[in-house]
This record gives sequence, structure tokens and C-alpha cells, in this order.
Amino acid sequence: MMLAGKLMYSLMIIIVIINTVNGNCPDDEKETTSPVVTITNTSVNATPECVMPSDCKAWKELGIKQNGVYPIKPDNGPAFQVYCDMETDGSGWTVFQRRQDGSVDFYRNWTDYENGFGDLAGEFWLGLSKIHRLTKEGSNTLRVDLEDFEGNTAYANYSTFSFSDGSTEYILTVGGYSGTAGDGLITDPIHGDITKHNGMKFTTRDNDNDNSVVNCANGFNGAWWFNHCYQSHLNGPYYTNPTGNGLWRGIIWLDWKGDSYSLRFTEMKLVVTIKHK
Ligand SMILES: *[C@@H]1O[C@H](CO)[C@@H](O)[C@H](O)[C@H]1NC(C)=O
Ligand SMILES: *[C@@H]1O[C@H](CO)[C@@H](O)[C@H](O)[C@H]1NC(C)=O
Ligand SMILES: *[C@@H]1O[C@H](CO)[C@@H](O)[C@H](O)[C@H]1NC(C)=O
Ligand SMILES: [Ca+2]
Repeated sequence: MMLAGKLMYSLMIIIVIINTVNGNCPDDEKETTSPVVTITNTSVNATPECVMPSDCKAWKELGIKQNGVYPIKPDNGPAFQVYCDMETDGSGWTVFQRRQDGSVDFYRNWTDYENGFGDLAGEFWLGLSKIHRLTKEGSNTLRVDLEDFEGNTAYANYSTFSFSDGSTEYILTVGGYSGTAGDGLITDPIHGDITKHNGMKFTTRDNDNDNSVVNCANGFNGAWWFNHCYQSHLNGPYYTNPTGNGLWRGIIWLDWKGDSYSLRFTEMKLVVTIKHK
């Protein structure tokens, strides 16, 4: 009985995905009874409109409760795949960054950070251009989940989150912190404004937009909204030992574990709370 139920559930997910996965919508063979398709124009001459879920929250609203990789289409551009966290804090989160074992190199160039890299089921960066497409038309919440090597967890929740587009190097806007990890993006209680990330452009090893005389991405082997240089850096090198790597080395969230503790696990995820268009 349990197994049959599970099979039915998996089958349902597969059917839903088949009905939406063809990124180049509209698609002639689409069944209009699919829960994903909504008919907005009942005119005999209307061209059927393809409505693929725009993000993980939209998938969750269709009744999908299982974490995993799903196709989404946030705007008129091509569809792409994302990892959905359907459990945390009662929402459907679109995950855009994960570190967990060091299997993927995060010391990459601008093109890679713009387009994304890695494996959605493992370590990855979704890509600045995709994150921008997801967030550009809405009010968004950002959540950062962190874990240390002792199994302790903490989170940072931001009620405001957006990026500018690539023409201005993806300037980060965050606000409204709540959580247990401490705010690692808006203000730095120790260093003040010179290490805050809010309002900063993105910097990679080959595109220096930070406020330091050197390139912070080069200096710390990662990529981030560096300032002078940072109070958090979740794209730093992965270390299997949290300590003994030196100051400001590794995956750092100053406000939680300090400047010389490299984290075991991180996830960055977003929810579009209000879509304005
Ligand atoms: C519905 O489709 C018809 C035929 O393409 C079009 O003329 C009409 O403007 C559409 N109506 C709306 C409300 O979009
Ligand atoms: C960026 O890095 C990728 C490999 O990760 C490489 O294929 C590509 O040529 C690089 N692009 C530039 C502009 O350096
Ligand atoms: C995170 O922020 C959102 C938006 O303000 C809020 O609705 C939610 O309750 C917050 N969650 C936590 C766990 O702080
Ligand atoms: Ca610099």
C-alpha cells in the first residue's frame, strides 16, 4: 500500500514534469487538463499560452512537496532547472547556491558566475543572470542556511533581496534581517561599512568591482559582493577541517562562527513573495 502510494505520487510528479518540461512553449501536444495549464483566453482564435511554474513556490502551490530538481520559467526567456527546497520555513525555496563537500571548484571567472556551474543535486552556483531573472520582477526573501562541523545550524533571513542586472555588475540589495546566524550582509558590527555587502557589485577573479586596492576574489580564492573585503564569503575554498586554515580562509560567516572557521554546509535560497508584473 505504502509503495503503491509512493509510486502513484512519483508518477504524478513525472506527469506534471512531462507536461511542463518542454521549455520552448507553447507546445502543441500539451493536454489542457494538466494542472499546470491555465486558459486565460477562451476565444476560438486564441493561441494557447504555456504556463510553466515560475519558481519553486509555484511548484509547491501545485501540490509538489518533494525536494528536488524542477524546471521553471520565470519570464519570457528560456526555461531552466533549479533545486527546490519544499520544507524549510513552510515555503517553496529556489536554491541558488550549495556547498557541502568541496566537490566543485568555486574559484571561477565572471562568465562561470554569470551562467552558473556545478550540479544541482550537489554543489552549485545557479548563475547571476538566472538569479536576476528570478528576482527582477518581485519582492523577494533571501534565506541563508549554514551548518558547522559539529552539526549546529543557523540561518539568516532577509525580507528584501534583489540584484541589478549584468550591465551594473549585479549590485546586491538586501534588508530586513532576522535569524540566528547574525547579519552577514548589511552591517558589520566590528568593521562597519567597509565590509558590508549590501550595495556592492559582484567581483570575480577576472572582474574586480570591489573597494580594495587588490582584487578580493583573487586574494581569497572565491567570488562575492566583496567590499574591502568581506564579513561573509560563502563561495570561498572548501576545507574539510574548519580551523587551522588561517584568518579569513574558506567559507566564512563572521557573525556566526568568526573569521577563522570555515563552514561545512551552506545553502542560499529565495522566495518571490510578490510578483509585480
Ligand atoms: C484572445 O485571443 C484573440 C485571438 O488571438 C485576440 O484577438 C484577443 O485580443 C485575445 N483576448 C485577450 C483578452 O487577450
Ligand atoms: C572561464 O572559465 C571557463 C572554465 O571554467 C573557461 O572555459 C572560459 O574560457 C573562461 N572564460 C574567460 C572569459 O576567461
Ligand atoms: C523571513 O522574512 C519573511 C519576509 O519578511 C517573513 O515573512 C518570514 O517570517 C521570515 N522568516 C523567518 C524565519 O524569520
Ligand atoms: Ca579591487
